[in-house]
Amino acid sequence: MEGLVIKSTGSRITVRLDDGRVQDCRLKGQFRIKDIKHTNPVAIGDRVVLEINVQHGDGLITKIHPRENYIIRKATKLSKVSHIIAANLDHAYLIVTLAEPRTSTGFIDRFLVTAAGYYIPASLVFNKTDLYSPELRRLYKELRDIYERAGYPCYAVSALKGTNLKNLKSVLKGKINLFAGHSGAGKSALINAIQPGLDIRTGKISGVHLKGIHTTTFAEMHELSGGGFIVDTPGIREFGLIHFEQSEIPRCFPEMEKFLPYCQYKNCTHTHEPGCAVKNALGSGAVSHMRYNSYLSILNDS
Ligand SMILES: Nc1nc2c(ncn2[C@@H]2O[C@H](COP(=O)(O)OP(=O)(O)O)[C@@H](O)[C@H]2O)c(=O)[nH]1
Ligand SMILES: [Mg+2]
Ligand SMILES: [Zn+2]
Repeated sequence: MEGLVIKSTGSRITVRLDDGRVQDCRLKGQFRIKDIKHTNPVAIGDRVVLEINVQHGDGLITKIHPRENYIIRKATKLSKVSHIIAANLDHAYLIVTLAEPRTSTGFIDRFLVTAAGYYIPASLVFNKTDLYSPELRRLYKELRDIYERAGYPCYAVSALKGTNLKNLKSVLKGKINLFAGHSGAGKSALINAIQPGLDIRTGKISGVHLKGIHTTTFAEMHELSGGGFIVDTPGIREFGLIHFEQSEIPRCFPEMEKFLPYCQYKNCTHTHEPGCAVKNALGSGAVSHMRYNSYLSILNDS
């Protein structure tokens, strides 16, 4: 029998069988011994093979299919052991707010680079549009223009009012979707609006609660009635803890990527070199100054 891991909190694993039934499972002992790099050998999003004991009704996971991708969290940057947050993600959505609180473009760009580093396509969801003043609406249009030109689809929604959810709902269908964003951006409220009936806790209390037990909370997977899943991550900080080689960063800026073959020097860092195709494209609309500055700052930090 085969299925999808939808919950994995330490020793308890829940698998959604392909016929829709849900099965509590254990993991065959061999996986714990073989996998020394990860604190959890099986993660939500994993596709697994299992056997069900006819007497007890217990499930035993006997095989984990190879992962298309996965995102990890490390206790510290230097830790050798990591925790797999989720696997086999089809798409990552960053829930962004321009008010209450404001998500910085530096943060957005770091997220997008990290998603690219994990080979996960990404989009931006601007939430809380019900709070936008004319000035914030102008800011949104400016940002949407920059990010859509760079190759990232943008959605503007209000989880609170339930507005403009149609397009977002349709792209989520049938996929495993990651929702990330600062605490308070409205991830849980948005999932509730997309899939009524889930009744996920929202608001200040859960925010404070999550900060305290940040490292011990697990990502949760919510099934959509039209098919597909949303993975709600408790915090975003861990998402940034991937280590990049400097030479890998340019390919994580899709709008820069197409210029890379035309730089005069093969090992161009796109900072100071003559004949740099990326710098030549700066300000032409193809590569925005804002995104290029984020590139410099990420390069500097890695
Ligand atoms: N005005 C407004 N408030 C929202 C919206 N979405 C969420 N909120 C509020 O923002 C706060 C944080 O929401 P929550 O879903 O818990 O954020 P999370 O930490 O990202 O899961 C709550 O008080 C929500 O009621 C929205 O579209 N408009
Ligand atoms: Mg939440
Ligand atoms: Zn260059």
